[in-house]
Amino acid sequence: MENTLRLAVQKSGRLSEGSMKLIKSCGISVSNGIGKLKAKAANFPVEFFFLRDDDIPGYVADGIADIGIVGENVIVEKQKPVDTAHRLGFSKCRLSIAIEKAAQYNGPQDLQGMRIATSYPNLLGKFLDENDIKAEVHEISGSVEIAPSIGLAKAVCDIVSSGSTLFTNGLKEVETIFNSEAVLIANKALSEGKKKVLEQLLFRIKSLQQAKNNKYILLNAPEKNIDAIIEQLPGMRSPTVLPLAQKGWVSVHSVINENDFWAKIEDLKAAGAEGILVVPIEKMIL
Ligand code: PRT
Ligand code: ZN
Repeated sequence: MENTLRLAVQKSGRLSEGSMKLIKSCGISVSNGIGKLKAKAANFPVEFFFLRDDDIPGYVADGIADIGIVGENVIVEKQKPVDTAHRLGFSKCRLSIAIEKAAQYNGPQDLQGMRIATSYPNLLGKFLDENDIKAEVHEISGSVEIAPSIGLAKAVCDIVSSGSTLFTNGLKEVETIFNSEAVLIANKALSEGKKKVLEQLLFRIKSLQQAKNNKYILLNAPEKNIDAIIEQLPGMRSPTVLPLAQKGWVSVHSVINENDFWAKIEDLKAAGAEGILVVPIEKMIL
């Protein structure tokens, strides 16, 4: 029991679905009923705390929770002492500066002396310092995009994903100052027992991520060309080669990185490969 990891996840918002989907894909079952603040997993030593995302770095830094899933933008902004254990690849977004559509922009110097509304004063302040710009940072906690239209600020610095919020508010993105995605954070002083459980969880997460980037490939090829085929498909250790019922032909099974597939397909075909199947992999352990 004492090694049960207390995991802080966002109660409801843009991180919630991705966080719970990841946990479930790791084979961990939990029922997170609406309104629940805590839940225990049935088959893995983890207990969930459902919180506002802004509170997660502090809870993990203070050891109220052991680990948490939160946007990297929030971690960097809050400057709490936590370890980033792993990048999770979902809830991707960027923190950008935007100004009115009609305004001229030739570079960061154009922000000199401007009033900029944001919920990210630290990240924005760092960007301004690095570019030697003196601007007035006006911190607000929400609805940042309406600041220029109500005369509160000339520019905004806010999270952007599709860009449609900026567009519908008559703004244009002029600088991206930070790229973010969901990350798994951990308390800096986890006990050895909890570290072991975290390693098990990370092992499962990494197996899923590996699997996502790779595909299982099956093809038929003339046996005489097998060397050329194997050269294209080194696989995990080496590909599986099985004889077909038709003499002189073999079936080759291997694993291929999704990004390499289209680059290699011409060479495979040139080596006589046919009947090529590419199928998703659910989990992959190297
Ligand atoms: O209630 P709680 O405090 O927990 O949630 P919240 O409202 O503070 O956060 P939430 O759920 O909006 O976002 C949680 C995290 O999701 C953020 O910290 C980011 O890491 C990530 N994320 C990904 C986003 C977006 N995409 C996003 N599009 N966070 C916010 N937005 C907002 C943005 O602020 C702007 O209002 O969406 C609008 C822009 O979206 P587009 O698609 O129009 O560009
Ligand atoms: Zn929040």
